[in-house]
Amino acid sequence: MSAPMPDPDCLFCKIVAGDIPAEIVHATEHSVAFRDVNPQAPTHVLVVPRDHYVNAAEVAHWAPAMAADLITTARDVAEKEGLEGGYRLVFNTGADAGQTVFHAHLHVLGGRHLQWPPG
Ligand code: D5M
Repeated sequence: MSAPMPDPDCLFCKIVAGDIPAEIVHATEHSVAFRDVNPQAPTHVLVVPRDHYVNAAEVAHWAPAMAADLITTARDVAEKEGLEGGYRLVFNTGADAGQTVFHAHLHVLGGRHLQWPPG
């Protein structure tokens, strides 16, 4: 596992830096939460670390406190969005899982009944 390297071309780094617009719903010292541009549920928010890591496993390996921050931030987003009935947290990891943006991000999905298993 290689050490994290900043990526000047990374879309989510640009959103974190404010260079690309996004609808930010929550932020902490370590993470930023913004609405997914292609929502799959009434609430679909992405929680991303401010620092560049390619996936969740790299976050957990290099910055375990950051991994915890992503999950507690997701909980705070769910509370703000009124998802009392439940919500789903997803880290797509790798192309076979559907990961398309290689800056770690935690999907927060809710606001409707979610099917299981996912497709
Ligand atoms: O999820 C990547 C997610 O990122 C996907 O659901 C679309 C979303 N996305 C892509 N570009 C943007 C911008 N500019 N703003 C907000 N959301 C965006 P993955 O798990 O990698 O498939």
